[in-house]
Amino acid sequence: MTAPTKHSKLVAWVNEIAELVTPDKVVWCDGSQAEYDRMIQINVDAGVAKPLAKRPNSHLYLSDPSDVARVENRTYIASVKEEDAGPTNNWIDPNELKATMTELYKGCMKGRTMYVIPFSMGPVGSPIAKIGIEITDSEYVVANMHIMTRVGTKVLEVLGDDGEFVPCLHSVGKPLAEGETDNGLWPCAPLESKYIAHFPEERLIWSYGSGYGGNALLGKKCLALRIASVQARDEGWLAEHMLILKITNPEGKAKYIAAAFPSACGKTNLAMLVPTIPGWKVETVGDDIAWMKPGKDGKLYAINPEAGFFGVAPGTSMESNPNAMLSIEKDTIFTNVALTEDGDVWWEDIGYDAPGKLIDWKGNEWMEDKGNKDQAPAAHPNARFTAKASNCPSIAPNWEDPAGVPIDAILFGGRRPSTIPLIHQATNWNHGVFMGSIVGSEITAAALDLKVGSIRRDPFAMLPFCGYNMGDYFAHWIKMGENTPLESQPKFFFVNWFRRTDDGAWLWPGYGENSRVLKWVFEQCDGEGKSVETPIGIMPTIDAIDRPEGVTEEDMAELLKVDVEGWKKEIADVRSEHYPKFGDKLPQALKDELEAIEKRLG
Ligand code: SAT
Ligand code: MN
Repeated sequence: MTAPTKHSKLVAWVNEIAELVTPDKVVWCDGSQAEYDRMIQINVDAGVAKPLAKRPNSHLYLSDPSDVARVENRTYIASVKEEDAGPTNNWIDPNELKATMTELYKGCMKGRTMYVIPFSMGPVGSPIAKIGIEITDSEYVVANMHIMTRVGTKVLEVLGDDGEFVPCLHSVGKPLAEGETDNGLWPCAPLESKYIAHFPEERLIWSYGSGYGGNALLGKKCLALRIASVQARDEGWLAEHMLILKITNPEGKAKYIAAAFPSACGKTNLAMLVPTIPGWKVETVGDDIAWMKPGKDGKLYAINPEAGFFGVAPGTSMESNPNAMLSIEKDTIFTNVALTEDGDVWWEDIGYDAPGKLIDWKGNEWMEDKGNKDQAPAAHPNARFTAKASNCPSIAPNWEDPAGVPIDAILFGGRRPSTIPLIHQATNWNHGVFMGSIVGSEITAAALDLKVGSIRRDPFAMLPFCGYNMGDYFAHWIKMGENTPLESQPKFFFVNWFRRTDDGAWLWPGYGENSRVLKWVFEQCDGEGKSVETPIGIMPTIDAIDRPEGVTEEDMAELLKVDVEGWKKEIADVRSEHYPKFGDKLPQALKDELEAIEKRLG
């Protein structure tokens, strides 16, 4: 197929890769509905996708049990110098990694089609958007990229003959012999030959061996976070693992909030929240990634670089997230959920019992057995839906504004049963960066080498997604503050929806009731909230946040208490366990913040 572009660098790269991976043919993607349908049909014919009778234009894929999530121990930042990957990333010398991967790529697309996907992260042509070109041998990836990004000919038009793009090479690593098909099996390579590689100096991504999620949909974590964070550092902006929401008060005044949480903290739920307070409205701009650039007025303007949601299915219900449930009624790709007999999907905590016999994510028959606590789940815990943002009822009308939306507040949070109050506010930018740097969730089940009850720190929720040394990343955040005029700076807050009593009961109902906390954030941005200064920052007075049903005044006092002893332990942990990891890359400004809070706690 002749290339639909005169971009000589792009054409040369595509030819070079085709020679290396030797596909049966090369197809340039145009982003059309016909192309999407073709991709799905190829997978249906090969037995790896099933149409869902109950959901228009929706399909189910079951992956290989070895290929169900991002593989962090096979994910590499191959910077020229090891120090530039930093203490929180896996590093291999880029020349060595390229040699290894080139061997794997040789002939790896035999028997398959090589697709060239021009995609835009961000509205096509937006000054904040970036273009990537993904080469892949997976129809599943092409179809998912159609939903998650803007794909096709219009992107090549913006790219022109010499525009800048991020080359993203992907292969499932499963060539087919003459006449062989996938025959119902999800193609991928064994774990030890999976590599998710980033070459930050070259702005280059190479992925091999996995077909799942962020390993394979290279616009998401690989480009929009790991490579973009490096570009953002060099170009003076921020590429963050944050949702973006728009909140409008009863008088019709709107504010925009960006928020970073570690996984399993309900980020997608917050992005699509249905407020319980009358007259208030929350709309979704993005649920996972925010690119924020200073505008002419000095404020940070954010775009959602994605066009869809790649959300965790288990736990999603009409109660926990009605807007997500409504987004996935049609035009959706489901991966690793369970299938009902009448052609619908089901997963744990979908809000109702399994309707009879299911096919589970491993392809086996499955009957719900409520008496058996050890029953393996029907859906994989990391089962996903890929849904169009435009199908989401709560999507903000201006979510695709190429200029972005002005950010008024930045929230951090984590799953913290104790110590951290429901909300507190930073006194200034650097204090906000300090808050972001200590984000983490408590370990609830023994995992890796961490003790139950200890805090797994995930600074800015960027631990697996920062494309360079995290100490330098903190320094970049500090510098961004120095370059932002005081009156244009967003306010920073730390929230915690996950406080428990000593008996383990929830102190705060969460979900839609979190709108009460967002209301206080809104008021603080206008300087109108009721607040007090405390040793840990600015906090709401006891009556500043209306109590939801079931939350007593004593509960509220507990939720908004400054637990001095708990905080002293927290700060000691940051000083002795967390900050030392960053060595002399840790900015002085953060050491100063640590010392200041220590002093205030007495
Ligand atoms: O698989 S993704 O990287 O897209 C989602 C996630 O693991 O956070
Ligand atoms: Mn994410």
